[in-house]
Amino acid sequence: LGAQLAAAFDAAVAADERVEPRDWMPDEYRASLVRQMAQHAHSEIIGMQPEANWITRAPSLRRKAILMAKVQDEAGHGLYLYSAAETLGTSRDELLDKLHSGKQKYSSIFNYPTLTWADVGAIGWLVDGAAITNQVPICRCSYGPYARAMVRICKEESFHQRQGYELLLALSRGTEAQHAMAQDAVDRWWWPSLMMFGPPDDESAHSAQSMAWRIKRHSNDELRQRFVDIAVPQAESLGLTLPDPDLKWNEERGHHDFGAIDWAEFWDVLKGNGPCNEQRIGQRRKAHEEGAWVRDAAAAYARKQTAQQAA
Ligand code: FAQ
Repeated sequence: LGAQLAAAFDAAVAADERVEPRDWMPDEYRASLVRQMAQHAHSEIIGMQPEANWITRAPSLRRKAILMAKVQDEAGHGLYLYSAAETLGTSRDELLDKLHSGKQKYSSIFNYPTLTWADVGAIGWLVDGAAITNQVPICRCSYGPYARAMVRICKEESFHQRQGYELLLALSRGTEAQHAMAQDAVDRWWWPSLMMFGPPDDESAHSAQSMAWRIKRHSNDELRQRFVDIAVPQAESLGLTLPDPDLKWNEERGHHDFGAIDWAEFWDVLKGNGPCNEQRIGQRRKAHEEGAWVRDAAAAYARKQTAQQAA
């Protein structure tokens, strides 16, 4: 029976059918999805911190309203993704414990500081831009709940990307000091954004299996290249430069060549040694502890409702 189920699963994936929560699936498929979806959810939640840092200092009411909406969207994405992960038989508490104890990761990008207001623009343009490039193919992921969650998330990320671009454009066309601030932010966020796509293909432990299972549709390097090709003309329209002297169009390949990524920095950030790792996880643990009373109250209320319905 086991072999029959496995053959049916393989055939369904090969035929591009969606795997649903009640369907049989290999344990390793389930575990790999929980790993990726949990990391994705944690990234959305930790990713609120760098930009939230600027809500109180946004330069106008309009910018503040937009930024608050964006940060709230990220919270929503985290919650959809935790719910989607729960359909695989794990609980949100368990996932949060693993985040807080460092057993599960979140994206390297959120361990960099937001030093100026222009960083909010650079995050929207580059970080959300990279996130969309990576996530649009996940709308076709073989696991139904993850694929469906990604549809709405990608629409919201597109709005985030545009607001970042528009913010940077305003700064780039502003005073000399504003232009310099925009350029400095792009200089600091460019390389970490390229690292968001994960290690090079020959060092990507999970890619081959995840692509065979159609969790991933493209390799890390393919998506990174796609992002570079999209970003170059956008930088030109912004009147900003990308901090890579080796960046140039390669007619033969039909893509931009770009310089070497500092992978030692990437692995170091993953080990916990980025500029803000401690601050980010410390803030997250504190928020969780301080929110304990809300969870307790909600659970007590739910118990009361259930008891009343039973009576
Ligand atoms: N940071 O074998 P691979 C967002 C880990 S959403 C940290 O290539 P895989 C929205 C990887 O987990 C951003 N760790 O792994 C937003 C694995 O470690 P493990 C998040 C990384 O899974 C915007 C090891 O390295 N998006 O930003 C990173 O096949 C603005 C080997 O790597 C997603 O999570 C990294 N950058 O490919 C929010 C998208 N890269 O698990 C707020 C979904 C790799 O064995 C503000 N995820 N690692 O311990 C994916 O597409 C994939 O998981 C990849 C990695 C492409 C990230």
